[in-house]
Amino acid sequence: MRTHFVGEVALDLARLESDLATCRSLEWTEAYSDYVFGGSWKSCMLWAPGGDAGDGVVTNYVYDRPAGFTAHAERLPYLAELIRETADLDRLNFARLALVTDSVIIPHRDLLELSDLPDETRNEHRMHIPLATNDNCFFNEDNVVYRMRRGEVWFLDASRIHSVAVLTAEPRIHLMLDFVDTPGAGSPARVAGGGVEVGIPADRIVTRPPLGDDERADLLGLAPLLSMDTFDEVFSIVIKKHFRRDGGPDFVWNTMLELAAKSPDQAVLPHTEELCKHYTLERSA
Ligand code: YCP
Ligand code: CO
Repeated sequence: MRTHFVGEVALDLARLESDLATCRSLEWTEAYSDYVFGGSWKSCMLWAPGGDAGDGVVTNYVYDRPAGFTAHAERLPYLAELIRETADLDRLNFARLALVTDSVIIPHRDLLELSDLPDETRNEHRMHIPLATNDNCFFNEDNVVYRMRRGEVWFLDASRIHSVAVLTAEPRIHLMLDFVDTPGAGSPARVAGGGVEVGIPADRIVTRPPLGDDERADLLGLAPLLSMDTFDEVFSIVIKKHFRRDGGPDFVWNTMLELAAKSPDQAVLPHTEELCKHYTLERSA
């Protein structure tokens, strides 16, 4: 299923704020923080196979146990109700809160590590509902940068290369739901609205000026500074540039590979190639 905007849920802001305040005191995991530069990517599991919050790593759940609400969800009555009303629970594998501040996420594909699971249990469709966000929060898929607004329901094609930038200290909190695929059963969202053909509406897309030649040269000028010690900082600069300028398809990984090839530190190129493969091509559980 291609990425598309579905519709909106009418949020009860008072009840939402109350649950968002409560959720901050729950236990969040830092699983997948290796995808992130700057801060962390924290998640809080509200629904999972077996009903245990677990460690947040989706390969560490027993998929043949029936899924259900976790103890966290019992503390968040409004969010539990929102999940019940918005999702087909029969097809729901996971519902998590995802919290990001002041961070960028490495362009990656999800689901790669789930390829060994049988089709009928594997996460296949991902829904996002932003609960706290602002204009400095961006999503990226392929070479499109866009914003999702609070209360909107989106399906994301997590098998395409995507990344995120939260260029603000204000917390961005999304409700993220993963569904199994059931061919022919219709949308797992209980929200009326646009089908796949709606895609990413034009008014959500952020128009980025093309990356100028001088800007590209400045970026490549980081090569002499790029070493294993500075790797994360340089990578983070390249990802941030991607959200402000259009450097063309695969800009982030291409730029990192080009920089790595010019780095005086011999370890950087194999490391970059290894990461590129891990995040975009193949990954074991
Ligand atoms: C995402 N993908 O795209 C998540 C973040 C790693 C997996 C954590 O939001
Ligand atoms: Co992802």
